[in-house]
Amino acid sequence: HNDPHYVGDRTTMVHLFEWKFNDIAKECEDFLGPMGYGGVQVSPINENLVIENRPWYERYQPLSYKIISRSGNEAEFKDMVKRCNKVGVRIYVDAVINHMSGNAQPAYGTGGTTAKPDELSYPGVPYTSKDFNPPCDIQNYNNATEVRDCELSGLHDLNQTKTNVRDKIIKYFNKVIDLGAAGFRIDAAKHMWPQDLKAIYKKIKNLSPKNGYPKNAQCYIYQEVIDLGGEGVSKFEYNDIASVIEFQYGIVLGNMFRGKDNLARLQNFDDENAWRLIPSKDALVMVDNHDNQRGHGAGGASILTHKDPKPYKMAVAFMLAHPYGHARVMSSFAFSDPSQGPPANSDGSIISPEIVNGECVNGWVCEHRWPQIQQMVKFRNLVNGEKLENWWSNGKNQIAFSRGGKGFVAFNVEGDLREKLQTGLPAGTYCDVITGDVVDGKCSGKSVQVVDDGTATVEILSSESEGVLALHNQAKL
Ligand code: LAG
Repeated sequence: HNDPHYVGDRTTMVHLFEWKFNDIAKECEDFLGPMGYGGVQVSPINENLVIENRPWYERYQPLSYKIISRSGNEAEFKDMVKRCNKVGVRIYVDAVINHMSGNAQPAYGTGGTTAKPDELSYPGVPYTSKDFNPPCDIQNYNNATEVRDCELSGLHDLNQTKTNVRDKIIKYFNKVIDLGAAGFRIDAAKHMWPQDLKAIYKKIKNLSPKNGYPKNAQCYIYQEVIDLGGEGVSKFEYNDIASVIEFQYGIVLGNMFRGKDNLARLQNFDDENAWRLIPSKDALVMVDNHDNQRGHGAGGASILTHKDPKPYKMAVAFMLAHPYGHARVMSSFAFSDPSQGPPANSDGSIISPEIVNGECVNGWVCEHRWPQIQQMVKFRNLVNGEKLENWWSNGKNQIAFSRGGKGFVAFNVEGDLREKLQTGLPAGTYCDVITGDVVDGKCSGKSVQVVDDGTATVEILSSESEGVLALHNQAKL
């Protein structure tokens, strides 16, 4: 379960947080497909508890496994998957299977289903009190049993050891596979027993060649296991059964590009043992996610988000230039209150992103469309499989490296960088794809001359609006 089954040379997925299916389908056709994105993670698609003022987190409180939410219904989901697959973009579903909702009275869902959470009664699935662990609050994260069997934030905790619970989850997963999706993010995986998850994964159908997947292909599964060390549950209990989201990664990059750590230390960032990282092939990496960009989950003040554009773009560029892990780009809506849901009308329906000159303008941030980020997605596709070479640092906060002879990046977090560096590239004039591109046979941003021995004088001044420079063989004059 560690192959995302991207089409062709694609390498990167984007989380279109809270986007509607119809808008995602259009985004696949207009932008993601043509620009070389490999996939989209969609917000939870199953029926959830409706909460007053519609916070984003209501979607993490399931009432049933019917496909109906503020993102759309089953027919719209199906149409989106088909249209995205057609342009080479896979769909991954955020799967909330650890728990159902917290208490609410009355409790009604996005599809009109009702429940009695305080009695552990969810007729929309159906689940009864027999399907749940007896309620208790998770308090001690050193106690693995408590983390798995008690409730996370008062969310009623399903007992995945029970056959009925397994069967309901498997049925839901298989339906999503039948609709053409390529895989799942497993929400709160840390709060479930690995052996229960393994038993569930075993019964998930293979992806179908009818939906354009290879024969005997298992779906991609990436599990949310927040492990920063020192707790009762370890991420290494999970990476044998499927992929794992590597939460340490975004914390390291956040500290680095905020100037709180020494960038030169990244020289061995592909040494998983040295950094206590999940093996690269099993790791899903990100700079930020929908939780830690607003102070939920783990990471706190280390995490960089769209709210700090210069260091954020540098961190995302590093992630996309560096070979470690499977990369996921975050695409957000703007917020001031951490509970605030996506842009919505007074009836609660989500407002579609409005795109003007390639940018989202009406409350959606659309980091995935920022030119610097979209260029680096293209860079990652181009250098896929090339070795990290020609590492350079000034011993402090300026670094550079190449990916084989196809691409080169340099980063400057401190002072002015003005240096003759080995780029690994063939001689020629290259356009920096961070500040511009090749336009009418010229560079619209910075340009760099690589001479016969592969060296070039690289300049990134602290006064510049971008702290990263990227060259590749498709942006050569
Ligand atoms: C996750 N990973 O393990 C999600 O990434 C994260 O977004 C989910 O929490 C969490 N697991 C449960 O699926 C989010 C919010 C919570 C929120 C929860 C349920 O971070 O703050 O809890 O979704 O909506 C909310 C309130 C709590 C309350 C709870 C139950 O914030 O105070 O106890 O609802 O009513």
